[in-house]
Amino acid sequence: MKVVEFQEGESFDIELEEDLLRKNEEIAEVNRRLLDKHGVMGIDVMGSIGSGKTTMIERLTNHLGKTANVGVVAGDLTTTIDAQKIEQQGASVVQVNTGKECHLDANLVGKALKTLPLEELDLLFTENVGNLICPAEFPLGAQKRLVVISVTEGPYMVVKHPYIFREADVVAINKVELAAAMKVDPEKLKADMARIDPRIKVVKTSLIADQGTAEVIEALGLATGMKSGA
Ligand SMILES: Nc1nc2c(ncn2[C@@H]2O[C@H](COP(=O)(O)OP(=O)(O)O)[C@@H](O)[C@H]2O)c(=O)[nH]1
Ligand SMILES: [Mg+2]
Repeated sequence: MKVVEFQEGESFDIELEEDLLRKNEEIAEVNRRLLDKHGVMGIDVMGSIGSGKTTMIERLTNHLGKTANVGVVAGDLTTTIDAQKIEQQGASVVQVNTGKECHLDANLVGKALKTLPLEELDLLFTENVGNLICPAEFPLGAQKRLVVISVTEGPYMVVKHPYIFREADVVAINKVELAAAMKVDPEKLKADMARIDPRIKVVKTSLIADQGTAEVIEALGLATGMKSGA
């Protein structure tokens, strides 16, 4: 079979892109220092449209809310649907609408951080726009990265989108109760991830039934209470 491959340097705007990525990394570093200064643990949540990112943040906030003050940056092209859902779990939420952009960037997150009561927060979840490609290139300044995939995305989604997994600390394979119906083997997805990076911690979840949430908390190292002064 013939395959046409992109070669390094072939893109028309490669210099522009390098500049943009460098600038993003600088601002991500500023965001990181701001979070560190306030003792806030930042966790980026990435994954496809509909994989369960918002449900994950709702569950995590619900479980951790007693022992940590939770803030959330909810990224989407438009609408405040996710932000409203998460707010009901008691988190301080700010919505970031990217318009046409397929990912959040460090500058947008920096603007969002200015609107949150960082001095009161222990944890900050940032829900990126649903996409497996663009967010991988734009660090936002968080200390940890959580990727949520789901069996309904089919058996080849990991091997087809390796970059999103390269910097991931924890990956949740969600909707596992649908695995048999989808003819997807979660163990095979797990093995595909181990080939990309054997250090990734993989947790199988069925977030609709709140299953696996405690294991995700453990894998993220958030099992002990964090509330300031608690
Ligand atoms: N069957 C099933 N549905 C789920 C599960 N987790 C989330 N969903 C549903 O999948 C849809 C998309 O979830 P959402 O969290 O909004 O995904 P996001 O686009 O990644 O933020 C919603 O209708 C959720 O109720 C799960 O474990 N099993
Ligand atoms: Mg969402």
